Amino acid sequence: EDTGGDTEEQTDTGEDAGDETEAAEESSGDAQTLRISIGVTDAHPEYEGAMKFKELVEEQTDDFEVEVYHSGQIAGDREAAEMLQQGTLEITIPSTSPMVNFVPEYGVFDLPFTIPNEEVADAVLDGPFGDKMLGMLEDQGMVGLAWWENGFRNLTNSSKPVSSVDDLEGLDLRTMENDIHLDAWNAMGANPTPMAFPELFSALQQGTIDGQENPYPTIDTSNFYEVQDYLSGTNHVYTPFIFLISKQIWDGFSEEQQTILREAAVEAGKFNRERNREVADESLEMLKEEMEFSEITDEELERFRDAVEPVIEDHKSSIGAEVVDEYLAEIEKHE
Ligand code: TK8
Repeated sequence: EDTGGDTEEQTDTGEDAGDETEAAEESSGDAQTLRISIGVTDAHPEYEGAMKFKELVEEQTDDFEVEVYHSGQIAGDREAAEMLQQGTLEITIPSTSPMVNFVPEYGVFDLPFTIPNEEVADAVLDGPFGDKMLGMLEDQGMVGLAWWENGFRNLTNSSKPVSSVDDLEGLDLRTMENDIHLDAWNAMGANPTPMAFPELFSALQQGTIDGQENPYPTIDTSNFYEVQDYLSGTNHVYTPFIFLISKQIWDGFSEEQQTILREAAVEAGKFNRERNREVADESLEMLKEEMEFSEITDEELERFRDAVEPVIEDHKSSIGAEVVDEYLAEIEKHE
């Protein structure tokens, strides 16, 4: 901690003219609370990342107190983003997919079978393309600080083993609130319905829907395996998590405070990715004991790809042809 002379005194409003020490200010106890809303549970690596962010911020400054709310207690992804716009919530770390409802360009991340592995995901997100995408929500009242990881999505259902496209026929599936996902599952023969994540467990439990798709850590930590018998290793799309802070609130912070928050979000994101990958392996092992696992052969995967190919073409204009091409070129560059 820097106890030395502070050369950059904060602008003084006058009422504390006699009080020069930062320590006195810090002990005044008016730390600003930053609430983080996440949809997954406190057993998920996203929660571990959020707790790491809290630790990193609070060890560097007394200006903020970070509170993490998991399991969609505050809101689902889309609603939490709306709260950020209004300034009624400080931080959320949603999947990118519901963000297409604010910025259509985010749809690039929903194009199935594009990112082949985590290394390419990191290279694309941590490079200039990722930086550009992070900045795109500012007009919508949200500041993107870092990329975290949700991960590769895999299909679960309660009615039958799925190892081919044909097996999807007539399955009622929940998707995220995203037209590309809806169209992709329709193209593959399923019957998709969009739903916010916090409603998903009970919909599966009550049998309103047959199945859903999420990365292994979520199928594990949200206990979906308790209400779903079949798991398919589809790995059909990689979903990033994006660390978002309300612009209204962000604009009120000093440059120094912004730097602390940005660096902590990036650092905690690295930790989150690392943990997510470890947990994904562990979760898959566990899930194989609890569910019937179907591997998808390369040949069959080709049929999944063929089925969704027209969806990519269809959505090119709604997402923006230029940004789609840029995204695909970035992936190719790092493959
Ligand atoms: C959590 C969501 C979620 C996502 C989904 O808030 O909705 O299926 O994968 O895990 O971001």
